[in-house]
Amino acid sequence: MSKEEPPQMRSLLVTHESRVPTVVALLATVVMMSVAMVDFVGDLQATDEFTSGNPEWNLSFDTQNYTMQAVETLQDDEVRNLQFDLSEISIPEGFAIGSIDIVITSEEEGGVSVQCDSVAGDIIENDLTAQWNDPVSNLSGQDSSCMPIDLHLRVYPNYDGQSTTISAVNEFQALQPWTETGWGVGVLSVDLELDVNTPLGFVDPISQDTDEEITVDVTVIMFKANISLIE
Ligand SMILES: [Ca+2]
Ligand SMILES: [Ca+2]
Repeated sequence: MSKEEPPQMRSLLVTHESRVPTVVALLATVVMMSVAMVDFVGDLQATDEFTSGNPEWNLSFDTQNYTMQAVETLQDDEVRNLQFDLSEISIPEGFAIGSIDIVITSEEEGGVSVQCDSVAGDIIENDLTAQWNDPVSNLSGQDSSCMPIDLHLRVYPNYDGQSTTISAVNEFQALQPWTETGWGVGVLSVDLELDVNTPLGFVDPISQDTDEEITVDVTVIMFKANISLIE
């Protein structure tokens, strides 16, 4: 008895008498789904109109800089690590660390012949809370023409210091992206490497080049976001 049950149920669905109600049920389902889809798309359009109807705000940043400097004399082939503890910075009320700029300069001096040494600088990724993988962050540089090396680390998400116009429901929403805490906590670690270049076939009688004085200037940029309604 029970063995014959499945074929019987199948035949119920496809018998001539039951085919019409099945098709009607299917059609009804398709119609209901279409109605739901149109409704959903309508909602999306309404949301879009609502968003573009938000007031426009002018976003700008007050900035304050904190600078640190290290002057180091490196020997040929030396690698030296420098550390700058960001907790030493007293951050003004309402401000946050936005980004860090580093300029590494070396200047060959003395002797009758001057050939610039090769200097490399790297910001070493560590626990410092920052945008390490942001394409704007430039962590490595190298120079052998006595030109400064510029390095950059974006600390606060999307911070570029540029004024812009944004659309938001209210002032609170407009400021929301700029009120995060916890960025710029840690120690900035910078590696310097020196490779001395002495002019070929020439022995400088006054000063044999064996070292280089390298200056590292660190500028920590702190910001405070301002919002004003565009009337
Ligand atoms: Ca040199
Ligand atoms: Ca030198």
